[in-house]
Amino acid sequence: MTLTADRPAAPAAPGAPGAPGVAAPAVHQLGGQLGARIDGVHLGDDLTAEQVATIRAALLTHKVVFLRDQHDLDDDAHARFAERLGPLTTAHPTVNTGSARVLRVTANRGMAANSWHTDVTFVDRVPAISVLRAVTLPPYGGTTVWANTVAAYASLPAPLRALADGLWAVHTNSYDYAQLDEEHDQPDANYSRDDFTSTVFETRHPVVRVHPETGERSLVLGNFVKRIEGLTSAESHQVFHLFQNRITRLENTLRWSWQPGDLAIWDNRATQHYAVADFDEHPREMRRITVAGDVPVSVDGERSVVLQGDARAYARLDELIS
Ligand SMILES: O=C(O)CCC(=O)C(=O)O
Ligand SMILES: [Fe+2]
Repeated sequence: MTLTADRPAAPAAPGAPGAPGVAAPAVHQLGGQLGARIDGVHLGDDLTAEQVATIRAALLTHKVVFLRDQHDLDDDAHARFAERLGPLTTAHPTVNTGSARVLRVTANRGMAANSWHTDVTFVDRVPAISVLRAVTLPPYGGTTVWANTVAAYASLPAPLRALADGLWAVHTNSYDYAQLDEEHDQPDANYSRDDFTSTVFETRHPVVRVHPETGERSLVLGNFVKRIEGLTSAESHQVFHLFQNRITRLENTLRWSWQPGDLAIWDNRATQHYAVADFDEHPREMRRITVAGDVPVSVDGERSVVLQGDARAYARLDELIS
């Protein structure tokens, strides 16, 4: 894998290049397949274009990056930073947790967070980037795990890559939660299944998409998948797990233990993640803002297709291009 240079920031006099606010960020790789911590950046309005470019380059290389000690980020500053990475989506296609841009995730034992997923794959414009901020953390547990869907594809033997290249899957927000595990209908979820599925979305995506920025191929699966097209239900399950198990191999993952002030940024076109629900009844609150993405494109140049639900108001790209 290409490594972003590991450049520890040198101490510098206030106002000089390298002083707080203008320091060259230092990127420290955390895992063999994905993950890096970026030190020496304060996410405020004085963030320079060069610093944003370094963060974006590290994100494309490492797929998920972490910034520590961003204690003064509130919702507005969080949104202003996320906007430096691209136009924002609304908070969620269906769930309203009280803000136009910010999705509050107050419990992870509800809906999809404690299952392997890529965010919001049930719409056509899957978010490009998610930016997640720790607000309240439990005294133990509550880690989050990411997996690299580009590396998972690259590690497939050639016959399986060829199989995946030709497959399409239907993704929905109304999949059969009961089939996954009983944890999914916990009453302490911050939104109910009824909210989550108040509008049903279904979109067909290629199982392999070509990343619009890196050109890398990645597997588009996760727990919003309802079925693989053209297969029986039993075959669909087997083929899904064949590829999904490659994604979630422990060697293909990176686990993050949150501290107050932490911010995680992931490339939602190249990863899946899983919020581990092992913190008993302790409060845990995270806030997520997402950057709008493109419609996925298959290795043959075919674009994802909406089957049900109109999510144009979610990823407001229509406003930008009209
Ligand atoms: O709470 C977390 O750690 C992650 C939740 C999640 O899946 C998300 O924010 O997209
Ligand atoms: Fe998520």
